[in-house]
Amino acid sequence: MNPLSDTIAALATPPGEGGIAVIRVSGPDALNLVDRSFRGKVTLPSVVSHTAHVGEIVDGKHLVLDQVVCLVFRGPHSYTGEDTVEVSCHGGTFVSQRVLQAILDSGARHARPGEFTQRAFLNGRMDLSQAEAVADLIHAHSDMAHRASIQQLRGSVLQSVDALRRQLMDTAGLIELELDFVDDGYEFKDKDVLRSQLTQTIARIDELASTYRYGRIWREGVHIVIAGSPNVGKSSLLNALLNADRAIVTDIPGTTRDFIDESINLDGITCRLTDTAGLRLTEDPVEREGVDRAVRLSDEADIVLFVLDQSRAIADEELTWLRKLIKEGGSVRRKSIVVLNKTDIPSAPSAKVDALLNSLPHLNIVRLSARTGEGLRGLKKAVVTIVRAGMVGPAQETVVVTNSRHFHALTQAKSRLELCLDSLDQGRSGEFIAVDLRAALENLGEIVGAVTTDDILNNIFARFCIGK
Ligand SMILES: Nc1nc2c(ncn2[C@@H]2O[C@H](COP(=O)(O)OP(=O)(O)OP(=O)(O)O)[C@@H](O)[C@H]2O)c(=O)[nH]1
Ligand SMILES: [Mg+2]
Repeated sequence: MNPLSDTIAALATPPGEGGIAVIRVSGPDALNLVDRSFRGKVTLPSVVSHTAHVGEIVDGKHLVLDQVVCLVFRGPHSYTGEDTVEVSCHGGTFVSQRVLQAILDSGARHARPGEFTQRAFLNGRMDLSQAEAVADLIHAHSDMAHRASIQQLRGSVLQSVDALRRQLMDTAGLIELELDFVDDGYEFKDKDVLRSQLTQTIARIDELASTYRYGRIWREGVHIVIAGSPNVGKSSLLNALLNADRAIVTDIPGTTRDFIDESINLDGITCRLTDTAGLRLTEDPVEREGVDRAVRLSDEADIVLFVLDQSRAIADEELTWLRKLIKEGGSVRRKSIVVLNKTDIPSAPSAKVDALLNSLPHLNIVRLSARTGEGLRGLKKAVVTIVRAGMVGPAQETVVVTNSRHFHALTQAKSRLELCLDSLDQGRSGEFIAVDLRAALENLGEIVGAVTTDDILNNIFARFCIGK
């Protein structure tokens, strides 16, 4: 059956009580169908598009259910591209369900999650990347996620990918042209042109794909791992940053065994904070697993907070961990901060620590007390500075890939084009190159939905809420 031949309906506002509730109805029969339950001065099929009409909704037994306003949008000038009626009724759970039921009884089918947006895509009102941006926008919980999804909704990814596809079509044209003249042993006439076109496209794909790093941070937040020896106050720091007693704090070393993940918002930046098990060499298998995880998490983190207890002498083992975690190759990881905790109690002067810290000139060092909260603001500022400076650095107008599906499609397209280059260098026949080029074009087409499978579509729209 044609998926667009029936008329769908769903509550578009969240369930629960509110000022108004909106029931959205879309499909070829939307106007007639709502009109069966609508009593007003006009009949809906007779009105012009983009108008509002007051009336009552009645059930099958002509019982009045509510007073409503119907907004009429005629296709193709509607969100879905189809005839659409948005029925605004009073926002009670019971009354909105009754109104919806009356519309379903008149012949509408209850919409699946994301089905309105899916129809918008199928009717060419938006490409797939824009449809995905709708879901991202709804799920956005930070300035950056919001900015990224609006950018994508306005067509940033679509335009970049379309430009890439046009470039590749030109290249494909060149190859097809040559194929027409192909004879055994024929060499490409425009080998250099072809190579330079492919190289350029690969570079552009790389550029776009490399923004995914920012994109991930925009969507999921900056991942901050709190690491350090047992008992230095890592869990206390987590609690202080969250302003809540989330992690267990005791004076027994080795309290935290597994990691604890929480989210905070710093200056509009979503941060995922992870508290880890204290780093030490231990025989206890549970604790050792915790330590291994702490090291792994620190390696993957965007920012590592390495906590030291400045009130006691620092052990050699601790310095080894410190070096291990904050060094990247020969230099300091840009994204680490050494936290000297417990400034509310006297410090134990340590020449070793001073020497180490001095030897790492670009290291961020923050002194604070997780217990009193003194110095905490300095730490937050240091985090925000790191994030703003380097990691979330692309200019406002840069297109950022936030979606892992897009990223993988770009990566696949790139490897296909590298195969094309290979074939070119090996002097393989043009048909080989053409096949890989077409595959790359398909990969790019998947991003915007020029090429789709039911699996892709189902996966994408399942993320939506019903009514969107
Ligand atoms: N005076 C003082 N004590 C602190 C401070 N921060 C933490 N402590 C104390 O240090 C001890 C250890 O704190 P935790 O937060 O459990 O330390 P941890 O690093 O998570 O320890 P493990 O989970 O065992 O690795 C507790 O007794 C805390 O009360 C601080 O800023 N000042
Ligand atoms: Mg702990």
